[in-house]
Amino acid sequence: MKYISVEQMEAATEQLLALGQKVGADSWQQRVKNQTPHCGFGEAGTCCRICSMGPCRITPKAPRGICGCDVHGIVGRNFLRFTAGGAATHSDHGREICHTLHETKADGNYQVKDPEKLKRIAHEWGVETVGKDIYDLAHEMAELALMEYGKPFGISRWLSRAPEHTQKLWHDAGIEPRAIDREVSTAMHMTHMGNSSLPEALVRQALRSGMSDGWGGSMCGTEFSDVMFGTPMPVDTEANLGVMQKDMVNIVVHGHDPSLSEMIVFYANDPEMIALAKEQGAKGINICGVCCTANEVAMRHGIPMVGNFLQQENVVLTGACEAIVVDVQCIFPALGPLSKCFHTKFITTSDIARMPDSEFIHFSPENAGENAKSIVKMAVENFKNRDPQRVFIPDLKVDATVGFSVEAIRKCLDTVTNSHVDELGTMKPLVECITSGVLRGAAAMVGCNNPKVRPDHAHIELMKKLLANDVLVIVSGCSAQAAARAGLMSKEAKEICGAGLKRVCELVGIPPVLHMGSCVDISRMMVLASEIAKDAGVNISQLPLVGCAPEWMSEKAVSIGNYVVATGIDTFLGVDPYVKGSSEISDWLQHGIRDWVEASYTVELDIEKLGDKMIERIEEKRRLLGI
Ligand code: BF8
Ligand code: SF4
Repeated sequence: MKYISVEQMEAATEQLLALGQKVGADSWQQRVKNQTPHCGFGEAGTCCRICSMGPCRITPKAPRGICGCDVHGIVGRNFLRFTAGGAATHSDHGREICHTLHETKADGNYQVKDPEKLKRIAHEWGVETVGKDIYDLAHEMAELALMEYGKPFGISRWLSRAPEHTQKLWHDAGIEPRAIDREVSTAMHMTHMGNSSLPEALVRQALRSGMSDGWGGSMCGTEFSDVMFGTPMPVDTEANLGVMQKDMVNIVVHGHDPSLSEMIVFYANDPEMIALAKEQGAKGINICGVCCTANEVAMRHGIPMVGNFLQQENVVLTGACEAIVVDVQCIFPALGPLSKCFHTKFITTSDIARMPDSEFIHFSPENAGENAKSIVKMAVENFKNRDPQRVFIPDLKVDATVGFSVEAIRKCLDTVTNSHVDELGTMKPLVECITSGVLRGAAAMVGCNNPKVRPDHAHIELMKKLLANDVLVIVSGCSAQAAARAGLMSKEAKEICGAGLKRVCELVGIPPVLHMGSCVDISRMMVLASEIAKDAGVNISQLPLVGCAPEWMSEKAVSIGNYVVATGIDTFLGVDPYVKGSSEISDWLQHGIRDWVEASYTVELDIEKLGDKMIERIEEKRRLLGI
């Protein structure tokens, strides 16, 4: 199979839902019906419940809350709290990675797999590396990184990676993040009853909190994951529901933190476990991934990607999932009751994500090996409980090439020019392609699925449109999975591109949609944009580059949006961020912030128009550059 259409995916879902109904399975499709129409106040952002004099809901007859706060203050506070939730979540993930780095040992559960990257970061941070044992350096860097979360003075160390112009904009706008946790705390403090209600101040802190994520916590997560688990390089894999195997023990890893999934992957390859699987009548052990965990293990091990956010229930509905093993974030509590309709073990592992109807195996860096092994064993021993009558694995599977870290992109480009400018390569060939017009520009497609948008349709259709218009697409998160599952990450996908992009794909040997990783890895995109801008000698905001989250749903996505915009990249949303109740907040986000960061949001719910607007913006940037 070369491509898989959204219609084919939907038909498979229908079949799975029909089978689920027979065993009393609930589904998000059903729950959406129960929950709609949604509350209009919630959707407009005009309900305040941050003190118990409320909840206060703003209407023409009641234009102020009991404390006197107007609609702009209420919408702005809600937006800021939403951002803080996302920034805290990504950053706490990053913190866990730093703790894992602190646990690395030459003979331990976790090692340093990319010592050169560790040394490069150490040099960036002014840390001496000469004559130091790599594990001493890892522990020293882990401590410094953990200090980034709570240091009393100064600004994020990672900001120095941006072009000087961008750093100056951040400084002048007062949005340089200080300690990572501080920006979340400040956001919560500002939005407590009786504090800020001035739109400008709330929007400014929303950008700053977002910055503490993308140029703080997420960057710690990405960079130190690379140090421990290896910096992704292009690798072939497969995607969509058909990657589950009828004759094998299927273990699905789901969530975000690679500390867990890396260990599961390791023990699934353990000869003892494979022998055990064979004893149980299976041909072996098949690991596949859902959500951002899928992106992490696909990028580093070529583990197949079975589905994204709104596919997570489908995985269990196949009846062929022995265990769905989760860590944190984007995990449906529905998986508990759903797994009870099948033989599936729903295994939770983190104190951060405890859920009813799950088996909890507490996972930490110290006991990682032992626990991963017992999880794999539990799944393997569950194979015998599978009911073959209930197994239905849709025959949908396509090839994908993934693993385009910034380092990998540089390397690919370097192979073409053979310039070997320095050991790390250069972005210059990419800049030349854009300047000459062979490529019109690039779009970063990111974010989730949301039932408010036909799932995956917006991601896939927008990508096809961009590719046909010679716009290179870089992706992460569930958007990346949508692309992979549709077949847009295979090298053959160049056939659906415009002539220029097709040529570039042929020359460089890349697919037209580049998989840059999970959502924390959007920090990679910020580094990429910075490097391209530096190599092109322009500001990030001048690049023909746009960001887009057409199906976003989580607080994390809003935090991301804020740091992407704050980095100077115009960002297009296909779902309203609950600010339409305030003309002032909407105006700040869609226009006002441009004076601070040279970029702003566009919200467009019509996906066709959203694509047109993105391409128009790219062309406008080209005109302004005179290229
Ligand atoms: O962090 S794209 S649904 S899986 S929030 Fe979640 Fe959204 Fe998927 Fe990864 Ni990102
Ligand atoms: Fe109402 Fe003001 Fe309390 Fe919000 S803070 S619930 S607007 S009284």
